[in-house]
Amino acid sequence: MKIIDLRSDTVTLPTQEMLRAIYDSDLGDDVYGEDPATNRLEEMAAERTGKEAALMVVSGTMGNLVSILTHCRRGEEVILGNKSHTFIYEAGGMSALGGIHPHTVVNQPDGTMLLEDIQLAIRSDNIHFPRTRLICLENTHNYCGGTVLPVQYMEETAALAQKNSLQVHLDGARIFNAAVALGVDVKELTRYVDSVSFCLSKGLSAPVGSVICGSSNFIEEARRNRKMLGGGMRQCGIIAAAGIIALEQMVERLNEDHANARRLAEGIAGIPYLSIDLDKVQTNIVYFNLKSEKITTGTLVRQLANDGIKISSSGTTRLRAVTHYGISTKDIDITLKALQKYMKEIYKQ
Ligand code: TLP
Repeated sequence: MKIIDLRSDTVTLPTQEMLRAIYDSDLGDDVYGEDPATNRLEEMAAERTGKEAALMVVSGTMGNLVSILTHCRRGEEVILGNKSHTFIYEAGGMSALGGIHPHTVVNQPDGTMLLEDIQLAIRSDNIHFPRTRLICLENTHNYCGGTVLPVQYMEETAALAQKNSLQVHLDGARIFNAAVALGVDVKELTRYVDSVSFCLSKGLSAPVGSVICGSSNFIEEARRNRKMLGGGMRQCGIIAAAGIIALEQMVERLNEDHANARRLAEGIAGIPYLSIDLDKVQTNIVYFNLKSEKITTGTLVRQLANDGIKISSSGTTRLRAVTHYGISTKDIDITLKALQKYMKEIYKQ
């Protein structure tokens, strides 16, 4: 039985081309700056995002942490969304390891923060307050449904930051999904931020890795912070080789994942006792709700798992399914059939 794993795009496996590139990769010690594939990947990533330099890191979490540690000193403050991945799911790294203070602003349902809320969160010069240093954005916004922050919003936030002498970091774990959904070059989204970290190991299917991009000075300092965290890798060309293929071959096809997510969402909209906000399904993430007193999300997740279909429960009524390279249109139709069958069975009893 084929497992249809819709829990996340992090479950993607490397393609044949990636495995071949890993096998063929020339290797060196990256702490000496001598790993050819890593150097090439970093050059490519910088070029793609329109930045001077780049640094490969182990994960999206490390990408955000290293970036924040590089922007801020102890006691300084970061403004970020209350539903951002960095605030909710990164183990409080900025406080635990950097003594950096998170100042949350409400994320709107579309993943943005209101500019007036950001403005209100910026501290005035007063000895009672921490100093505001950084604004963090997330595009696409995971918790808000894989929603896309438009180019104009990125521009307006950057203007606000500049007016207040602040830096902007973008958690662009899925920035290529955002660019593809908007039909723009990724540079149109990254040009407004001082640093961006994006993931190779989500929709782009590489087995490991993320990349931070920014100015040469920023990346030099980030390299030191990565080393401090124990993230200086040696023959990491085996990771970078797959990352190069990810950038070369896996970006354009993200449209297929978006189309499959749309198909899944529209199917769910027609199933009794499930509800979904179709406007929020803009990329490869599909959140939907169970409107039933008879079963819990946990029960539904377990029932689907019996049929080899994996989705995640995200709270008492909310469920998440994420499309990716390992999911075909046929898999979506099988999933919809299974959902329909379970919901019917439950309400027959
Ligand atoms: N997100 C994971 C889980 O941690 C929730 C997922 O399955 O979606 N930024 C964003 C926006 C993310 O969604 C994630 C991972 C990260 C950062 C962290 O990336 P990793 O897992 O590589 O540390």
